Amino acid sequence: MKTSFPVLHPAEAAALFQHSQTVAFSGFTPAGTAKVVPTAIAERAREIHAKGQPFGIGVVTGASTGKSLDGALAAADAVLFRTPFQSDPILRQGINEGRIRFFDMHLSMLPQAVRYGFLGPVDWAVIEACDVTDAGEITLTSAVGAAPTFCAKADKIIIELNRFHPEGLRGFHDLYEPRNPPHREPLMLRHPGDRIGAPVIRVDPKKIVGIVETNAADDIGAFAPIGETTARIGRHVAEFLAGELRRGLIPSEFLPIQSGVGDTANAVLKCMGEHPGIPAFDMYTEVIQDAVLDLLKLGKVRFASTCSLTISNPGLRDIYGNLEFFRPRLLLRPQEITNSPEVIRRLGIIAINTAIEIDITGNVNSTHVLGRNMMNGIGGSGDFARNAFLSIFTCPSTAKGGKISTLVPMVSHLDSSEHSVQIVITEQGVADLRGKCPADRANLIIEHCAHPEYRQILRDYVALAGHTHSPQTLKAAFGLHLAFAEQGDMRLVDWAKFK
Ligand code: 0RQ
Repeated sequence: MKTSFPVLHPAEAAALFQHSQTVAFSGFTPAGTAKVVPTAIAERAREIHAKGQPFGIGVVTGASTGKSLDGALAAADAVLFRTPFQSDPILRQGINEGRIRFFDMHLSMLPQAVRYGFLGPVDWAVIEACDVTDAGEITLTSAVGAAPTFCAKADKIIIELNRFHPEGLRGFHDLYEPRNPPHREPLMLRHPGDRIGAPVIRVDPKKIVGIVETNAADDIGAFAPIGETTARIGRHVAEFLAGELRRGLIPSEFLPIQSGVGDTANAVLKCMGEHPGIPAFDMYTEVIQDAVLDLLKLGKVRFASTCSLTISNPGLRDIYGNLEFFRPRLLLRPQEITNSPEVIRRLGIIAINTAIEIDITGNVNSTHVLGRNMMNGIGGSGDFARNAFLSIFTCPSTAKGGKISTLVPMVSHLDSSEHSVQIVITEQGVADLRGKCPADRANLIIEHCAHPEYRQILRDYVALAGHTHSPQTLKAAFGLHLAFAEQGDMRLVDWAKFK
């Protein structure tokens, strides 16, 4: 739609940002992420640094972003502070070298933290839109993230009007902003498809400083073909859920599914779709990937409520070419609603997330490699795991060609505790931890999930711990991690040293 807001060149927009300001960008994963303005800010940072002056901004987003935001700004050394989640290799390096301050947050909590003022003032919101009107109505694109909160809290707004996304996306979003306590109301969602909000963000048009026009696709790569390990994990998940249905532990109409991001999550959904023992189901999740698109077309997924369409370019073109098919089947919500503990508990979500490592009593590390280096962040995994009807964590049983066992005596960092983890699944099998004491959990995890090369090593650790409520011994709890750090292979652990 034609508007009377000034149209800015990306460099003109970038010139408006001052050193040490906090900038909130739209997007959740590379989907819906502002693209040309952050790249122009990175360019401006390089020019200012070349003159020997400091320039950096605090970057707040919905979740991770793409190369044009996190990658470009981190490469230009222009990120002072970052929250709540990231997955960019250059940014990750800056965080792990201690140059960039990163605050890892539950994604459901980011919008309220911004509203409560816990993260300080927000100077700017940069929002990708497919449409904006003179009245201040903004139609978002392929994700919602925390854009409504950013628009409400920011002093000034720049719109990236991205023509790649059709104006016909109006109606795909359901935008609801809770009030702050003590005035917060219940979220009246009883079904994944219920609507409680507005199709557009409404802002005071005086806050919109200008529009930057672009036509850029989301920076989402194609998925790797499903490998044997991933396929086995997927088949175990599908078989386990079909078994639960047969036993009557999942109701016959099935329950909505949440699934994380990445190749494993994509494979799990594909396997669920192919399993004859699993009926058509709904998704209530924060991210949908290409596998869900295929299942929507097959009718195996009836409805998908999500915060973002983290879908490859051809997949997104498929949706945009068939908007009327997808309109009654897809809904985009703010992360505060997709990841709401209240709604997750009420709808009875089956949550499927991926771990970096899991210990023998069921504690999960989703974020830190060897307890020190940040991978991506907790994302939404904690929101879902803690409140789900069934909380499943998956991972391959080994990493780095077998030199690392992902099943360890004690996690080197804790994200989801044993109290929030019910089912552990690797390519080796399934450990059902419900109602089990720590010693029984250890036995199930070692015998069903650990790689055969590590089973005796883990049994020996349990023997070392002796008879106790939780089979742990502080002296040796990080023995596998130390063996990897010192000798490059966890299999070289020598428990005799810890006796
Ligand atoms: O490293 O790429 O250098 O080989 O970690 O591991 O097996 O490719 O797994 O891509 O599914 O990511 C937990 C990171 C898994 C992700 C995590 C190394 C391994 C590899 C990646 P290389 P894989 P995935 C919804 C929910 C938290 C957020 C979340 C994640 C790399 O799923 O970020 O769940 N989850 N959000 O070699 C050392 C170990 C390791 C290890 C794996 N034990 N030690 N390295 N790796 N295990 C989405 C959102 O919230 C937006």
